[in-house]
Amino acid sequence: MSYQPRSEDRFTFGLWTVGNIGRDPFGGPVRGPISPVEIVHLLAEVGAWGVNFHDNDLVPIDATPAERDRIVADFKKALSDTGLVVPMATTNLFTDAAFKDGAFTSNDPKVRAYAMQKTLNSIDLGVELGAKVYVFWGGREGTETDSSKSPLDSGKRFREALNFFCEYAVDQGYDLKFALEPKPNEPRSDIYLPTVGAMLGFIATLDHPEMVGVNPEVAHEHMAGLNFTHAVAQAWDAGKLFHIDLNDQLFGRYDQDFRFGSVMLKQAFYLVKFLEDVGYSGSRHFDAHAYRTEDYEGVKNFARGCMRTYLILREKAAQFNADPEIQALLAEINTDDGSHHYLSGGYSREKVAQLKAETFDRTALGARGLPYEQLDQLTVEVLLGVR
Ligand code: GCO
Ligand code: MN
Ligand code: MN
Repeated sequence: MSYQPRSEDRFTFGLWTVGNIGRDPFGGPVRGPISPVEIVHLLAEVGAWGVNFHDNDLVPIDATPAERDRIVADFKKALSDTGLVVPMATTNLFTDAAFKDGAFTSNDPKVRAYAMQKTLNSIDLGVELGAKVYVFWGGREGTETDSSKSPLDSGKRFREALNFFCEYAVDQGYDLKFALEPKPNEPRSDIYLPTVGAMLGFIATLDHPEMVGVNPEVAHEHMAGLNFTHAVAQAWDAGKLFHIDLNDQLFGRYDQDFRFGSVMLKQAFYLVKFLEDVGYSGSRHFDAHAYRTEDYEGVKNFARGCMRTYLILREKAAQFNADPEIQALLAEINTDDGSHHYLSGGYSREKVAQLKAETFDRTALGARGLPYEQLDQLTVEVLLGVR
């Protein structure tokens, strides 16, 4: 197996990921900036399928209309020269000082209006370049002190903005879905709607819930100490897994954005297995960046590593599914003599009567051993390559 990425794998990177110049709160850039056109060529060289961007990754916030047109034309040429596509776009609502207290949830109505105008223009730009998914990450939609903002007003403001954008997309005839990306903290002390579950609850309150799903990110659930695969499963079950941000991250740390699968390999395995088993067919987007130690050769190694690890884990998932010993254990765990099938398929008074009349051997139920130790060890051995 060569683990070469193919277009059907739908591997994408953001301009901001491989283009990351390695700035952190304690130090300046360690890599010189490269242009969007150069990034497209870099991504083509490593075998990615697509490239995503924030409006200002491509067009600087202070560009003139003429500069914008030239930049977009150059970018389109790079896309057609390389065959890369733009499946997703988003708005930068966090870098500029105007957004220091949030965008749609800012207390200042002018900031909220500017954020909406910027987003409308950015949606137009994304659609012009082919995006079918539009991501909202509310980077600064939060607080340091809860004396500053009412969480109820913030929720209403965020809802109103999203309802407005949904109507805009309908009105323009855009073939576009929205994906909300939760994150618990960083850069704000607390960010509203911090988890996938919170976002799913919020989506149900929108005017067009069918147009809005989630963009879960490994690192964001891990920062909150949560099981990412469980969150993804809930989103999938709700028909809301519109996009996914893959990277890696230890629990309890700052926002690390490491190469996919580089830290919590077992969690990455269960995630890939889940996505492959259910047949997720959206973008597999790597929202990560290379270590600050790297030059652009290291950045290419980083990007190749994200995709290669995904493909290796996909092969491991297939191996797990085909392993007779593992499958025998799963069959044993899921033994079912059919005697309680009557309980599924809905409620009835007859079922209540039948259930109440049953006797259960509680001691025997509790005494049954479950071979999870063996199952987990076999899984580890699949991952370690000794099976
Ligand atoms: C982060 C976020 C962002 C978003 C991006 C696209 O932690 O900084 O993950 O990278 O994904 O803004 O919406
Ligand atoms: Mn992130
Ligand atoms: Mn992200």
